[in-house]
Parts: sequence; structure tokens; C-alpha cells
Amino acid sequence: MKKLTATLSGLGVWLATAATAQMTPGGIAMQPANSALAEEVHFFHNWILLPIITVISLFVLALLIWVIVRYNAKSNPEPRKFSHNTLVEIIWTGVPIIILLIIALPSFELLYKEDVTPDGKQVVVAGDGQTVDFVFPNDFAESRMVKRRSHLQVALDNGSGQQVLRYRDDYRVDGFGDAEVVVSFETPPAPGERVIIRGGRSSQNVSGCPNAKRFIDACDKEIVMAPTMTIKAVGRQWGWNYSYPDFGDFEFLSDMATEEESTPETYLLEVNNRVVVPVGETIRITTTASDVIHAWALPAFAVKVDAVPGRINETWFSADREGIYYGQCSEICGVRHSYMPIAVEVVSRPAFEAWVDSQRALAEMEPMFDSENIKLARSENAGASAE
Ligand SMILES: [Cu+2]
Repeated sequence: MKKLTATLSGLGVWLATAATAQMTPGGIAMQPANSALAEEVHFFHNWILLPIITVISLFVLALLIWVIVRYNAKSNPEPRKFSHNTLVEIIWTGVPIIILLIIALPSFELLYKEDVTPDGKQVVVAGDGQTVDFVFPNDFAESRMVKRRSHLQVALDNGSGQQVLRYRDDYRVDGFGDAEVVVSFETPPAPGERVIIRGGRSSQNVSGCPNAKRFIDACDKEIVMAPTMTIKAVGRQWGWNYSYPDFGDFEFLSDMATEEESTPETYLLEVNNRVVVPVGETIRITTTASDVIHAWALPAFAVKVDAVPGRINETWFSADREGIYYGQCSEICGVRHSYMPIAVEVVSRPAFEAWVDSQRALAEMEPMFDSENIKLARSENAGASAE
């Protein structure tokens, strides 16, 4: 493999967007979430796990204090001799089962969302003032087909933003579970209006609810689009190799930046070549390793997936905001385990395309996009370690 290493200087153009998420000194809370799924994970931790563990800890502490005070040898010199109490035993078996169920049900949902890559897709049709029926091809795998109203979302865009429509009030649907789902309107959408139909099984809570300005405007779930690209991340002792198979399979090494190349806040987290992704798009990450087990983890996206030699693991994320997000290898992999950080730079779509073309230029490929101002982000190795 051609080794490409670089200095940070070329990436300066993108530094301007710098909202970042990283560890902070003394921090105890989780890093700010940058995806709807990460917000759901944080909600699960902050409003289900933390209250339950707090109540249990205080309850057990109170029991202990009660036993110590009330039943010590001095205040209770004549202990009673019973050893069973059926009612108490049923309660202390039953209540933990209920608590575990309360924890398990939402955690299964989260695990499923993290595990299954979204497959949602979107059909946009222009209205002509006459057509009332719009077809959504239901060409998913049988187990993932659009079969219920919650698998479909419909919006109208008249040029001033998307207006989410209500099932039955605004439109009707024919053919749930069939090869074609037909969305019907009472009044035909006017010329210039665009009908947007989103379908799929993968949904997530709307980020930043209730003030979200997303496809679904209220406190609701939105269908998550299928990935627009795949990034391959290969862990090695001690750094990451990335490639972008959808864009000509250019690849680069990503190694920890030196102290001089980092800021005091990002030292040990910064890398010489960051992963660059477009904002708001679903990104599939496939990961493996070339020597021992590593793990690709990015707290702001609630992503953590093992990179195992000889097998490919898959995960996904969709970033809500532009910025730079840091993570670290999260499977102890050797002496320099703590020196193989992960840095993801989330940029606008045009900036992403310019970056892709710059990487293709470095790999001596033709540009893919009509991007202006291509900056060559990778230069010759200026001291950053490639090993
Ligand atoms: Cu590692």
C-alpha cells in the first residue's frame, strides 16, 4: 500500500468551522451529542439508567443504616429466630425483574438501531396541478418493506420549506406491503410544489426535539436515509488507515499528530489526516484490523465498534452539525493503544466534494466533482509517524 502521510497545515481551511467535541479536563458528563441516535443514547443514560441506579443506591444505603442502627447487639439484644418471609422474598425477586425489564426494552431498541444500517429512501416528485396519485416503489427486502403508516412520511415543499403532512387528513395511502405504495391527495399539488415521500423501517427521534427543523417538524420520529457512502477503517498498531471505496478507493493513513501540530486541548486526540464526511448524510463505517483487535469509537455519535482481524464489522452515523469530533481506539491493543486517536471532520457537501477531489488528485485520479478551490490536504511527511 502506498503510504501517504502529511502535516496538518493543509487542513487549515476546514478548521474555520470548528465546533468540536472531545474530552475536557475534569469533565464527568458525556460529550455533547452530534446525532439523533447519540441523543437517544444520552436520554437512555440520563433519564433511565441514572435515576434507577441513584434510587437503588439510596434505598440500599437506607436499609444498611436501618439495620446498623436498629439491629445492632446493643439495641436488639434478643434477636428473633425466623429465617423466611415469603412476601419479602417475592418482592425482592419481582421488583428487580420489573426494573430489568424497564431497562431492557429501550436498550434493545437502541441496540437494534445501532446495529442495523438504515435503509430509508426518498422520492421527490414535482406537482403539475393535476396528478393526485404518487407512487413510492416499495423495493425493500421482504422483512424491511413499508407496511405501516409509520414507515412512510410525506411532505410538501412549495419553495419556502417542507411542510409535513398528516396521514388521512392530508393524504391517503394504498398498497402497504405491495411492490408499489401509492400516496393519494384530495387536491392535486400545484405546479412548482414538490411532493417528498420518505419510506423505510429505520427511524429515530428527531434531533433537538421539539424545535427541530428537520423532515418531521414536531416531536416525532423521522425515517433515516440509507447510507450515501461507505468508509473503510482499518486499525493497525498504532493508527488507522482509511479508504473511500465510493470515490475511487483512495486511501490514507491517520496517525496521531505531534504536540506541535495539536492545540493543548487536542493533543493526543489530533491526527495528521482526519476522516472527512458531509453533514446530515448517513455514513456507513466498515472496520477491520491488520494485526490485533482495535475499536473505532466516536463518543459524539455514540459509535463504538470492534475492529477485528479477519472479519468486517459495520456501523453507521449521521452527523447533525459541522465540526471536528474526536474519539480513540477503545480496545486495548498494545503499548501505544492510547496513541491512536480518531478525528472526524464534518463539513458541508461542497467542502466534502472539494476534499474528495483533492484526495483523488493526490492519488493521481481525475476529479469526480466540479469543485472549485481544491486544496491539497495531504503533503509529504513532515515528521508525523507513519508507524
Ligand atoms: Cu488500537
